Amino acid sequence: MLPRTRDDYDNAKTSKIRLTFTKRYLRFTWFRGLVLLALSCLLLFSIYIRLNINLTPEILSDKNQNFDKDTFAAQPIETFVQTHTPVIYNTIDWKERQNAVRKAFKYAWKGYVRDAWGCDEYHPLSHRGSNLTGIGIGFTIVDSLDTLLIMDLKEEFRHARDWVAKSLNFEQGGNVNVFETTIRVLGGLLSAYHLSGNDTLFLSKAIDLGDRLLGAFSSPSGVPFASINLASRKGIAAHFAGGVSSTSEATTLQLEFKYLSYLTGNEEYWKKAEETMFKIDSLEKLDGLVPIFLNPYDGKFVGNTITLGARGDSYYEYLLKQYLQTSRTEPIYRRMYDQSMNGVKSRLVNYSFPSKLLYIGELINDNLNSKMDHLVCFMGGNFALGVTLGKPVREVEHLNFKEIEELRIGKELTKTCTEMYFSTATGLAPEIAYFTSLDSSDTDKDIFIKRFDSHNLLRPETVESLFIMWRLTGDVQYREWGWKIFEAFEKHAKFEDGGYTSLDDVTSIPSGRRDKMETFWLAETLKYFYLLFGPNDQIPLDKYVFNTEAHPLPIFTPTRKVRGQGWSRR
Ligand code: DMJ
Repeated sequence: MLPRTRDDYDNAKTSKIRLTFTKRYLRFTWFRGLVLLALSCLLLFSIYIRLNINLTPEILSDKNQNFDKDTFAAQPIETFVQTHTPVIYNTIDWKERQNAVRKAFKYAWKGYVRDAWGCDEYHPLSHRGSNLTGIGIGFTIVDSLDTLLIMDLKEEFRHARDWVAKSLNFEQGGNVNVFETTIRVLGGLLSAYHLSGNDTLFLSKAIDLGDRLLGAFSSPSGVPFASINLASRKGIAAHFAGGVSSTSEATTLQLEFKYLSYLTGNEEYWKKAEETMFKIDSLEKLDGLVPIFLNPYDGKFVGNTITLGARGDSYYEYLLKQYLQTSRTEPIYRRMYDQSMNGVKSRLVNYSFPSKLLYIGELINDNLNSKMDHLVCFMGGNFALGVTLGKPVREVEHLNFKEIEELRIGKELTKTCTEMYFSTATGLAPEIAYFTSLDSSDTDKDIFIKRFDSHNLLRPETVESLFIMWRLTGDVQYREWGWKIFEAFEKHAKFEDGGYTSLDDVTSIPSGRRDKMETFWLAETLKYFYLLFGPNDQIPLDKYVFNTEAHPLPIFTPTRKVRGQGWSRR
C-alpha cells in the first residue's frame, strides 16, 4: 500500500519500510507527472488540430501546405477525370470572350425580333413565335430586359421597353403557370425596374401583374394553385394527380413577392407568399427534405419522391436566398436551409464509379436512385453561396468544418456537372444523367445517358454554378470550363438561319435540332456566361440575390410594415 498521508509515513515502523514508502512515493509522483504531461500534450494537440481545421482547410487534403486564404480561394478543385489540357490563363483576354457572349445574345435576339417579335416563345426552325395565352404576356421580352441592361444593349433595350409600354397587357383569359409567370415576368419587371434606375413603367406593370397573381393563393390552404387566369384572377388547380401543385413552384415565388411588397409598402404580397413557407415548416420532413408535390386543398405533401431536380430544385434555392434577400434578418430560413442541406448530405449525395464524381441522387420510396437532372447543377454554386453568403472565400474570416465540407461539395458537384458536358460527343450536357455505382459497375464510364434524356434545352444551371464558383473562389478553372461550354453551344446550338435551338441528342453529331429557343437562354444562360467572363463588381453577390430565372434583385432590409409580423417556428 502507498502512504497516503504524512501520518502513514510517520507511523511506518522501520527505516527500511520508510525507504520503501519513499521509493514508492517517488515512483507514484513520477507516474502522476507523466500522466499529467500526457494529458496536457493531448489538450494542446487538440487545440492545435481545432485551430488548424478552422483556419487551414488544406489540412484535410495536404498537411504540408501553409495556409494562405488567397491560395485556398484560387486552389483548383481535384480533377478526378483528366479530360482537360492545361491552359496558360494569363494570356486569355476575358473581355474578348465576354464580348463573344454579347455577340451571341445579339444574334439570338435578332432572330427573335425578325421572326417572333412580341410573342412569348420563339421557334427558330419554323421562323415563328407562339403565345402561352391570347396575345402573350411578354415571356421572352420581359425575361430579357435586365440582360439587355447588363450587356448595355441600348438600342435593343429601348425597343423592348417600347413594347412593354405599348403592348404588354395582362388582361387576358386563358391559364398561365403561376411559377413561370412569377419568375420570368414579375421577376423580369422587378429587376428591370431596379437596373434601369427605377423606371416606373416596370414597377407599374409589376404591380398590375402581382395583383392578378394574388388570385393563385385563394386555395383552402393558402398554398398557391398551379395556374392562374390573369383576367379573372382566379387560381386553377393542376390538371393531374388531384390538382396538386409542385413543391418547388409553390415555394419559388417569395423573392419576387417580398421585393414587390418592399417597393410598394403593400404587405399583402409578402404575407400571401410567405404563408406557404409557414405551412411547409410545420409539416413533417425527412431531414429537411421535402416531397415534390403539395396539395393546395389541405396544404399537405403528396407522395414521397424527393429530388433536387424537377419540381424540387428551387425550394432549396429559395430557402437560402430568402435568408440573404432580407439582409439575414430572418434566421428561420437559414435554419430550414441548413436542415435540408444536412438531409442532402446524409441521404442524397453519392459518388460514381470509377472516378468518384459527386452527384445528388433522388429518393424514391426511400431508395436512392442515381439519376440526376441537369436542373440539380444549380446546387454547386448554391452550396458555396450558403457558405460565404456572397463574399469571396478569401474574405471570410472563419470556416468551420461544416462550411469547408459544403464548399468542397459545391466544388465537386460543379466539376461533375461540367463532366456531364465534356463527356458527350457535342460537349453539351443531356437533360438527365445516370451515374454508375460500384455495385453496378460493368462499365468504365461514370455517366450513362438514356436516349430519351439526351436532349439539351440550353439550360443555365451549370453555367450559373460556374459563375458563382468563379466569383466566390477566384479559381480561373471555372471560367475556362465556362468558355469550353460556350464554344460547344456556339458550335452546335447556333442556327445559321437565326437564333439558337435546343438539341435533340447531345451524344451524337449531328445532334439534331428542336424547334425552340427557350427564354432562359436569353434571361439566364447567356447572362451567366457574360457575368462569368466580366468584372467581379458587376452585380456583386453580396448585394444581390438572383431569382431562379437569373433576375438580380437587390438585397434590402425589410421595414416592420412590409414584413408583417414576421414569423418564427411554432
Ligand atoms: C428556369 O426557368 C429556372 O431556372 C427554373 O428554376 C428551372 N428551370 C429553368 C431553367 O432550366
